[in-house]
Amino acid sequence: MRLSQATLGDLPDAILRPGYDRCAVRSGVVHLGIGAFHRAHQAAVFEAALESGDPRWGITGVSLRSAGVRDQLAPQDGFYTLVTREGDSEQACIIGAVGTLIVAPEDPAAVVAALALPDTHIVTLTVTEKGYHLDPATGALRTGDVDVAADMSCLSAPRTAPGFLVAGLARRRAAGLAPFTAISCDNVPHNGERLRAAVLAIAEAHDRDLARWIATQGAFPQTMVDRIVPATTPDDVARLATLLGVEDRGMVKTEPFLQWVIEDHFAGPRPDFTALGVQLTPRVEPWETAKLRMLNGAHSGIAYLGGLAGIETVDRFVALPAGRRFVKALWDEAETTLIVPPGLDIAAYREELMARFANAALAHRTRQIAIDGSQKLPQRLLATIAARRAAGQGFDRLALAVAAWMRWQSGVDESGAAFVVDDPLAQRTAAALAGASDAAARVRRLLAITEIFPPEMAGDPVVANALTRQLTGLESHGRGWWDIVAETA
Ligand code: NAI
Ligand code: CS2
Repeated sequence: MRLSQATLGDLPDAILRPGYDRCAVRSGVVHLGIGAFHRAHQAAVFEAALESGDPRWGITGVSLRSAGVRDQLAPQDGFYTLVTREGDSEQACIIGAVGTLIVAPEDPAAVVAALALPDTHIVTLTVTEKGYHLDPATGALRTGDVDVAADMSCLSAPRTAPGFLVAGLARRRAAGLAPFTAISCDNVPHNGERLRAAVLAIAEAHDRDLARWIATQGAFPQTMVDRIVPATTPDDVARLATLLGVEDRGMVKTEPFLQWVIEDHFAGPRPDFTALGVQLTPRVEPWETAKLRMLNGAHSGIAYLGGLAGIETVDRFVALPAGRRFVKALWDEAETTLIVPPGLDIAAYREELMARFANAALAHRTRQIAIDGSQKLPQRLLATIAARRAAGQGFDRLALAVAAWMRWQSGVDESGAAFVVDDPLAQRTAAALAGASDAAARVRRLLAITEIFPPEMAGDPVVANALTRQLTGLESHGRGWWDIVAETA
């Protein structure tokens, strides 16, 4: 038996479920990238909007790549369970906000049609950092990318997220409709600006008047998004089936914490976000920088140091005194580069972050966080190093985290076990490492990858020497090097 409209009434009383009339819900949101994070973060907010009595905020979920989530949710009438876990406590609630599901490669026209519907006012995106087809170091649209080039020449069947947005906006303009507000919810720095620039570049290639209309009437607010949402495992599904009495193959698990900061700039209607706990502000940047450099910077350091040392989850890493010491020392370095967001108590923020990392109920895998490092390093670690260099300050732990990423590119951990480096630039980094005789050569060759490392950083001997020292130490001592760095800092 699967979770569905037919079995909803049979669930145990303790399970929260939609109290609104689902038949009255209209799809005001199209989401591109219907993955775990959307279902645990934005969809939870839109669900609260529906529960508050505003039926405009149902979600049409789109996958631009595969049918997996559609095949999980369609047999369940779109219902799925959002499980929040903290320590020994667990809460489950059924989310009903997701209605229609579309798999773009099967039916691109259906995606464009959904984007052009009069009810569609908001498009949210979680397509991962690589889903925007941007150069990670500069944020510029990679016009040489085969799918981007295809969308720049023809939009009859878009292939990329920006391409779909342009096709949908063009259809709306032709129908005399206002644009939708496009809200990137990915961990991309200046996500709204970069999405807008990518959309305008593709629109310009087709119709300058369309591009001008998007530039003046459209809205691409910047956001900071935060909720730790590990990938669902088969054990999660089996454990929930025992609780529900039916199977939910589309469930997602997360922590109680949720934060969404959105630039207060919209092209049309939106939910009463403030009443729903979302922060609307004219300036997202301080929030974005703090989160990307403190949470995500530590996450990436944990992912590579922990992954290399065979430490499988974030909570196990911070359970180690040496692991905790590394995270705190990295935060000491990163903290000095922040513009502290208004009202944020950094000491309390750090304590809360450490508690979130220590939440063993999430079992957040270091291997998952290690994915797509080439797309994450610039905003999580390299920008922080650049800021510390500009201030004439040291950056030992930041360099250790980057050196661990460099060692990760070898595809061999400290025990000698091989693994696949899951990254769009894995071939580039493997080629850079091939034939390099020592750590200095490995650092030099990886620094030369301009999609990741800005030229001014690659040409800075202080950075190259710091990375070489850390990589040499890791290659010689493995995790024992963490303590040596701590003692000699
Ligand atoms: P997921 O793997 O569950 O979903 C990823 C989604 O992105 C899928 O729909 C996939 O089809 C799509 N996608 C992947 N590569 C793409 C490409 N090249 N073009 C178009 N679509 C593509 O991952 P999850 O957990 O939903 O995370 C997605 C993004 O959400 C992350 O990359 C990050 O930017 C953001 N995020 C995730 C958090 C988390 O803890 N999982 C927390 C905060 C932000
Ligand atoms: C993680 C993020 O997988 C990763 O790269 O660092 O998804 C992290 O869980 C979120 O940004 C937390 O808000």
